[in-house]
Amino acid sequence: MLTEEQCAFFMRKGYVVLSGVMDRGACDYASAKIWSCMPDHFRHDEPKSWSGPIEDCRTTCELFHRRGHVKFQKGEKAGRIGLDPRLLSLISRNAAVTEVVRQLLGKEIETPRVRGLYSVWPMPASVTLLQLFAEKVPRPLRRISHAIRVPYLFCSPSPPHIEGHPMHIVAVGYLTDAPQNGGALLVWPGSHCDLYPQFRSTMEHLPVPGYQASFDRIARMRPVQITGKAGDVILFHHRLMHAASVHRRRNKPRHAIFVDFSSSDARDLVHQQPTADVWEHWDGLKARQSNNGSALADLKPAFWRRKQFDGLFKALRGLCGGKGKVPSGIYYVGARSRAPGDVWVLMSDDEAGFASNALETNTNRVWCRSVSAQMGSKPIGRQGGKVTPFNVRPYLEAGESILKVTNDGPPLFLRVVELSLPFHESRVLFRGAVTSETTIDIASLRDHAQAEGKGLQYA
Ligand SMILES: O=C(O)CCC(=O)C(=O)O
Repeated sequence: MLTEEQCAFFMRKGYVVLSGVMDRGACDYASAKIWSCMPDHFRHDEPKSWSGPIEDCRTTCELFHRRGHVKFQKGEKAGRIGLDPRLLSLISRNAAVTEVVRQLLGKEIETPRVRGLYSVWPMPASVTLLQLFAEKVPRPLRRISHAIRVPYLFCSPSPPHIEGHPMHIVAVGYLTDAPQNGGALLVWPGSHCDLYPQFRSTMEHLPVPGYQASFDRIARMRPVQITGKAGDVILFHHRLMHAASVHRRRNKPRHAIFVDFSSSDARDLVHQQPTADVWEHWDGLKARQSNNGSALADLKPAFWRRKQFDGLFKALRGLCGGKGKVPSGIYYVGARSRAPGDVWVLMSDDEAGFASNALETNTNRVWCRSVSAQMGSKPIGRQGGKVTPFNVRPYLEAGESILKVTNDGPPLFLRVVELSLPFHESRVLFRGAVTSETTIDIASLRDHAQAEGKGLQYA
């Protein structure tokens, strides 16, 4: 259990570290699982072999283009991580962790959700021109681009964020050591106090208009690295700004397991608007007075995150091979721009994810073919020649409700999802494979679904 000082630390800074609470054997088991998901040419004792395109739950992309961050979540190579007893023993079924979560929340908790196995790989000292620019290598250099190595000097800082999905406490368990500049989690202590009231829901990511300005102000501060040893668990507040760091040590990857905790009344809290009191629903903490000021006041501006440098970083990112990136689809398009009542049109070449009501499946991709979609007479969702997920709510509000999709390639998997709170209970209004042309009336599907009290599912 946490001491008084640790509780006060958590309230002020937004996180607390539980040292050495995970079993080392289970940490090694989980680390080995991450290694087994990496390409065959990755060898433990040869950091030079840690390069090339990596497929994880988001995309397939060169390791250094993704700043060394790799995530394995359910349903892919890592298997059913939420059911693996050894993984569950690390945090979800570890009394040393769950008791502290109960203490902080002061309530019973829902079954914890193992979110994924996340690693941060060292940035390489040098990369080939081929890795950097892929097919965009200048023509005269194309034949030798795999042999020319250039120093890899620049890696832009990771974008800070708060989670897009609802939960109360994030637990990050270090499976390997996380020394300074060796992949330790970055946090902006105190940011939870400023950001918590900036939402329309106590738990879902539904920002109020002033949110972005507060977020940007905090993001320009210098974050703190939470260093630690294999076996340590960090617990942090769900509105704490954080980011994965850039690993500059070149010797070992940092592996971690992420688990989400919520109190058992989370389903109701999703519908409530927050007050200025960040601890209003934390029965274990709300009685304690925390009048020792915001930890944000202790943070210094980060000179490399100054506004004046935004353009420079963008240019450097372009120069450092932004063009060689494999497009990541639109994995994140929905997560932080959702609102209840929105109606999203989603298309994919891939049947995987077709059963889901989520916007952020990693299969929302339409490659190399001619697909078009329109609402009434207006084309929608075209970006760079690809049809992307699209919120058609403004069209519906303007009385335009007929969606027409044409496709001249293999079957295209189309979903129309109406969002409601909690977002994971949003309903699928339409689900179907488009072979040549499909026309649907979204407003009437919505009315029908409302009358029935459920989503319609056309297979
Ligand atoms: O792996 C890390 O250190 C951070 C990852 C993270 O913040 C996230 O994906 O939400």
